Amino acid sequence: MSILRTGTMYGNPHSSIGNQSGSALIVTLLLVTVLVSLVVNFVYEIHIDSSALSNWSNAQRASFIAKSGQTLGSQYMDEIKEAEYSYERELNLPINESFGAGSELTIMIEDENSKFNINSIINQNGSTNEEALSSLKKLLDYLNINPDLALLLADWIDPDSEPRLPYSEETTKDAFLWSSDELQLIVSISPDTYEKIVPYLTVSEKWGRKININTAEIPVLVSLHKDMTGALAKRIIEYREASPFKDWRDVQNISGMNTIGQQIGKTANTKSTDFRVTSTATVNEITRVIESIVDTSKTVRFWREG
Ligand SMILES: [Ca+2]
Repeated sequence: MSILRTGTMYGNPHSSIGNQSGSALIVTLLLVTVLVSLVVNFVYEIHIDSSALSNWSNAQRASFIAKSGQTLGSQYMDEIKEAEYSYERELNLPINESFGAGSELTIMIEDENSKFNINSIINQNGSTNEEALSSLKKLLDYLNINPDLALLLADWIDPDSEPRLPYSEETTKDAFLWSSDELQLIVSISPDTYEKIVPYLTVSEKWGRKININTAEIPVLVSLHKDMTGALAKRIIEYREASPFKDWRDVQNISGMNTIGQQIGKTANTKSTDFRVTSTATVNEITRVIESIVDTSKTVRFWREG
């Protein structure tokens, strides 16, 4: 309103000098107010921009450090390759390198040969590996999960469309799995069941079913042979805690394991080849995680950044 009025006064040749300077003061004050608010907005925007830039730069640094973590993890592969046998199921790799202020890196190595390879229930030619399928049923049964889930998984993977169970061929992948995460896509597997089974399962197309008896946990050890019980599996664990197996045949030294020990050579071994490497890097509270599955020849079969 006042702007309109002063505007009218400027246009009026009879208006007084006092009125004119009063009007000029109001205009100046308005201009200053507008300028101040512009400057405040500008400073605010610069602050937002620089904070976004700093987050971006922290994220970039975290990403580079997580990648370095993967490289450091692969050094462990060299160690395992040279070793006669391996016996660590999970370990945090010690880190001697410093990545600068506000930065942190952890590297977790997990033995994938301590787990059951789901893909092994189907042969490369698409037929069923009955022995492996029975083993998976035994593993599930030990976890108090309906062993028929193994049949559902077989249908999920095998190339044919002949259901082993009602509806078990509906919306199936009909191909080998790439990652054990894919089990979450199977509607019949509840989140609870998934959480129960996933620690004991892995996915590989490369090896049939080599399980490291130095690192496998009870449900996986039970799957090694039709006559293997939970009690015998516990004996294996007690034995290896005192001295890890250098050779799978050494299980025959355990009482009650003589016959089984002679028959598990196809699936049991004592040196692992495949590992999950999880490197987690944090820079000023921004975290980046890289997960890979890599073997002792340093071939990477799976890579995920998050
Ligand atoms: Ca199928």
